[in-house]
Formats: sequence, C-alpha cells, structure tokens
Amino acid sequence: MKSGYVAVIGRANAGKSTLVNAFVGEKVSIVSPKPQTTRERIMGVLTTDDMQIAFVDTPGLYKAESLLNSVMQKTAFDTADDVDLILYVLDAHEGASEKDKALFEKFLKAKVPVVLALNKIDIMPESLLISEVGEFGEYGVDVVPVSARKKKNLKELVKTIKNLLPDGDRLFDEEIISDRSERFMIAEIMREKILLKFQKEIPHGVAVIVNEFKYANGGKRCDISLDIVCEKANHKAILIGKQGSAIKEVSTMARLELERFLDCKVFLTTYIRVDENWRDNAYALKKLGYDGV
Ligand SMILES: Nc1nc2c(ncn2[C@@H]2O[C@H](COP(=O)(O)OP(=O)(O)OP(=O)(O)O)[C@@H](O)[C@H]2O)c(=O)[nH]1
Ligand SMILES: [Mg+2]
Repeated sequence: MKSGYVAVIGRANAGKSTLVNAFVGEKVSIVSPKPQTTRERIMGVLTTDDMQIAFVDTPGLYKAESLLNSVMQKTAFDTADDVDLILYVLDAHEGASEKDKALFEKFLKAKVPVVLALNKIDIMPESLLISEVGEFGEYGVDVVPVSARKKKNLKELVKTIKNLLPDGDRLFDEEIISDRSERFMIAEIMREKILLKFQKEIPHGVAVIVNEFKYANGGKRCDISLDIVCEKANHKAILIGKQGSAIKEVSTMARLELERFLDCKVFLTTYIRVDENWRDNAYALKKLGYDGV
C-alpha cells in the first residue's frame, strides 16, 4: 500500500483545483477563470485498493498585494514544506516564461520528490508540448502532460505520483474525500458564483460567511443564510445590481448548485455588507477564517 500527502502547487489559474477535483471525482475545491480563486488549503483524497493520496490544493502563487494575499502565499509555501511529494502544476499552453521556470526551480530545492504536470494540453499545439517536455525534462524530474479539464492522462500522472510515495497505511477512512465541511463548501460555492459573475476587484474583495445552515422537514429542505462581505459601498451597489438583479442572478446560480450538493431543496437568504479593507485587516482575516491554518 502506498500513501501520502501531495501538495498541489503552482501559479494562480494553472488548473490546480480543477486537477484535484478530477482526481477525487467530486468538487472539493471551487474553480474559476480568475486568478486567486483558492484562498485556503483544501484536501481532496483519492483512495483505491492499493493507495491513498491526500492531495492538498493550495492558493496560486501570485504577487502579494494585500495581507490576505501574503497569508495565501504563506499557505502555499508552508504546505509544500510539509508533504511527501510536490505536484507542481504549470499552465503550459502558452509556453513557459523565465518567471515560470524561476518559480518552479524554487520547489526543486525541497527534500521531497517533485512531479511536474504540464496542464491544458487540450488547448496547446503539439509542437509546443514536445519542446516544453524536452525543456523541463532537463530538470531531472518526472514531467507529465495532462488536461485537468478534459481528464486527459490523469491515470499516468497518478501512477507517477504513486511510484514516488512511501509505503504506508491509509491516512483516512476510505469514504473520506475532503477535510472541509458542508458549511465551508456552501460559502465557497457562493464565492465561486461571484467570481464568475463580477469583474476586476469585486470578487477578490468578497468573503462569504454562513450565518445559518439548518436542515428542516426531515432533511428535505435546508435553510441557508449568507453574509457577503465586500470592501466598498460602491462594490455593494454593483453586487446588488439594478433593482437587485445581480445578486438575484448569483443567488439563483448558487442555490441550484447547493441543491445538487446537499441533495435537498434550499432556501437561500443573502445579505451584503461592507467591511472596509478587510483584506488588509488581520483581525477581520482571522474572523473570516483566513488565518493560514
Ligand atoms: N483548457 C483548459 N482549461 C483548464 C484546464 N484546467 C483548468 N482549466 C481552466 O483554468 C481556469 C483556472 O482553473 P483553476 O482550477 O481554478 O486554477 P487554480 O490553479 O486552482 O487557480 P487559483 O485557485 O486561482 O490558484 C478555469 O477556467 C479552468 O476551467 C485544462 O486542462 N484545459
Ligand atoms: Mg484553485
């Protein structure tokens, strides 16, 4: 039996969360086309007859512009320090820059094996893929081209990881797929819909808190009340939209996914409130759960 923790590391938007969800076969981590979607470490567990891999999704590496960003960067680096293997995910479809290489090289100094996944091969010319595989091959680590979105070559990637993991017992019961609660996922699903709907700074300045999460009617119904915290009064106005149209649209998208996720009817109430510059306020970050633990 092989088992161990694998840190999933890479620049923002590389496809780390998509990859973890594909490994686990369920959505444990939200995904969006915008960088800095994942803010905390989230575990997704893959269990088979002869292995158990605990993938730890991390916030993307990105220049820190706020205290929240610095905490996120620290979370990624700390996770890489405390695992059995580092899976570095690189969005390879436009070719790797010198900056990409420099960042990747930082992780080669780790004491644990490193595997490089070249992601997004579904939108990549084959000639570029061949040259990237050659270039990164020179680092002496396993390089596996994949498409997380199209689930291409993932078995090969899992096999490569498995071979490098230590022998050991299961870390978790086999039915465990994540370390995160339903409550956490509810907040994240709403944040994902906000990331999909709104542009620029707005989604990055939003945090979601679950105030109420209560099953009723013998589990057939769930009452959820959420607070959407934003940074500025004008952001609040945009989030609400004309006659409430914007918040109504995101709430409907969130509710539909929550109904699938919780497998019951969902009654969702959302409040929007302003907490000026919460992203730079250590106390607010702690209260929102973004304290990097
Ligand atoms: N074409 C293509 N798109 C992909 C692939 N994997 C992920 N994406 C897309 O890339 C975007 C970012 O994906 P995420 O999984 O959120 O990326 P991430 O690395 O977790 O990003 P952060 O959490 O911000 O660090 C989303 O729009 C995904 O659908 C892939 O294999 N092919
Ligand atoms: Mg992510």
